[in-house]
Amino acid sequence: MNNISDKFSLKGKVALVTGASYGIGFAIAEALAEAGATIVFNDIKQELIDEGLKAYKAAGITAHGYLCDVTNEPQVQEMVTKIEKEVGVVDILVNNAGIIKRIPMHEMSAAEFRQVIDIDLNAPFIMAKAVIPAMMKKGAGKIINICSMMSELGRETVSAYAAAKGGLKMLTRNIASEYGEYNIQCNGIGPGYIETPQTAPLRTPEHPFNKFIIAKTPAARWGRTDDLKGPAVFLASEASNFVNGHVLYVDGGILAYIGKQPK
Ligand code: NAP
Ligand code: GCO
Repeated sequence: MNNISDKFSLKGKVALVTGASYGIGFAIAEALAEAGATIVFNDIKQELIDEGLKAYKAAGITAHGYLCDVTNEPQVQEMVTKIEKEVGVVDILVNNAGIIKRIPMHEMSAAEFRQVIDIDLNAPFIMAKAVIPAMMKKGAGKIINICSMMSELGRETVSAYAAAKGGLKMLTRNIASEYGEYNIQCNGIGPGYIETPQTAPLRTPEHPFNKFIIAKTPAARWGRTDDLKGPAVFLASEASNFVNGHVLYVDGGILAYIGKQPK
């Protein structure tokens, strides 16, 4: 029987984190590497891959970077085949790549709505479909979908993003339901409001959203990518082999809290 620290070890595992040149994906990849995994990541621009490889090297991590648009199924299939040849079978998939468009719904074009759905929901399906056959053969696998507060809540201007992240929660539950018998666990991480480039426009000192989020968060602070590292290692490791179809919210308590009463 493994001791408890062995249960959190990722030694000998290959982890693919999408869109992980920086931001949440990079932090999660750092954590998985620290737990022993071999890191593979992709991004949509070569310069981001190059920057990401430099950043991983600076963090003492020998990562493998692949140029791939996660919405493009032939590109994804080709990338996964190359990874299996050059690095090894993907044991852990983290569907992290994502975008947001903050536009009032009545002003949003159908093309803009579709683009968000394509990257934030269709791509996790394409990525999971590409890695699951090898996981089935291996008799084990971990899929972690990066969900959101918007998997549970709506707010003005993020209709496409909320629809995608709500769908991603249910895709997570359905993959768990369909592949649990192959010892494949699929769970979500639902970050709260985290300090990354994606939320930078909301965190300017004068932006009212800044104060709003502090009032809505019991921890009374924005989340940091570091806050996501432990939950990611837990869901990527044997320690969570009987956790399936769950979205672990790492939100400082936002979803539990009505918000601080204005003074
Ligand atoms: P970010 O800073 O915008 O990084 C997103 C990454 O995904 C970037 O590297 C981006 O590359 C990449 N990407 C976008 N479209 C892609 C595509 N088609 N193919 C491959 N890579 C693509 O975002 P983040 O804040 O780190 O968020 C990462 C994930 O966490 C997203 O799914 C986001 O929805 C989710 N999330 C974020 C927060 C938060 O508060 N930050 C909270 C909850 C959930 P480019 O630079 O080329 O676009
Ligand atoms: C927004 C934010 C959020 C965060 C995150 C919260 O505009 O509301 O960007 O959507 O990115 O998803 O969990």
